[in-house]
Amino acid sequence: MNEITVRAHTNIALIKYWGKANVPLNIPTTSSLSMTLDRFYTTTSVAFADQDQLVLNGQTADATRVHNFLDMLRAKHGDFPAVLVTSTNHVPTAAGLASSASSFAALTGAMFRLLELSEDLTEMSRIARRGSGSASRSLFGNFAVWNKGENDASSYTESFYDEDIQLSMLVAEISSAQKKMPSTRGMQLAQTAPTYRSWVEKSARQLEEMKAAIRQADIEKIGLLAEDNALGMHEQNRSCAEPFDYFTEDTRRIIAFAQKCYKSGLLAFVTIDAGPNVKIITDKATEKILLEKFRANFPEITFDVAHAGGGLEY
Ligand code: 2P0
Repeated sequence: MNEITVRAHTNIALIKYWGKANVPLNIPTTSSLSMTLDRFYTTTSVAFADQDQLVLNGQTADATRVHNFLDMLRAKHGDFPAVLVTSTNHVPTAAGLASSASSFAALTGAMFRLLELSEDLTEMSRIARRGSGSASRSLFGNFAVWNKGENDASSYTESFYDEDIQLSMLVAEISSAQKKMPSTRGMQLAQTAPTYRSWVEKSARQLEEMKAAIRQADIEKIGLLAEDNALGMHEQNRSCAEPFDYFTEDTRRIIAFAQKCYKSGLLAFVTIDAGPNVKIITDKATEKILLEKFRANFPEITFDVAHAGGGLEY
């Protein structure tokens, strides 16, 4: 039986996706820019079967989201038989790294090969986007930009800068607790914040500044922009119609410590996604000293280190 196996890596947005202009199509309110991580990935195998099924980390799992994704693919690229999807996440669940990005990117890559579709990354990114917005960015290694667009055709992701720029990310594993607010709902609420429109406008300016900073490999500029963009995103959550907050006491302690390190002359900036966990942005020259400082100050927290890399691997 023909079985296709693909690996896709997680990504962290330096300019965030936090809002939908169109929910069923996953058209975002902002363009986003991410770094794909070398360390963490999902491996997915697909083969034709009797019914759409999902085996996740060795156990049969609810296949609703996968089934809906396959039906969307059937509607767009022609009918095909049921599929058995076998997926394993090599992502620390406690680190708040979204496995939906690497999962739907790997599934997209695997399905395109199983169906012998033309492996055009632009079209693949449109398909991956429908599974999970951030998955469109995990098709690419290093740095990718998801252009928000205004419809299915124009909302796609492309490689932005496919080289290592000495950026390091320390990933703090603060909490493995189930997140309280799913991202889709969180985004919809954030969009009711009085300052949401101005965050979106600022984000468009920051995207251009971020692109320039990456081209110049200016880690300090990258870190300052990423931190401001992420903290701004979380401000929307706190000031929306039904306020909520992903931060915990540990989140705030780590942010404060990173800011103290920066004031003392070290490159240390934070970015935070839809959970309490913090990723600390630094460069390869600083990563070891920063890691020692964080481990000494937060002995109860596990820190991993990741660099840019990834992209689909068959
Ligand atoms: C991002 N996040 O840009 C943002 C920042 C979390 C915070 O993309 O609803 O799982 O499946 O499109 O991609 C997480 O949301 O959301 C996310 P859906 P997704 O990485």
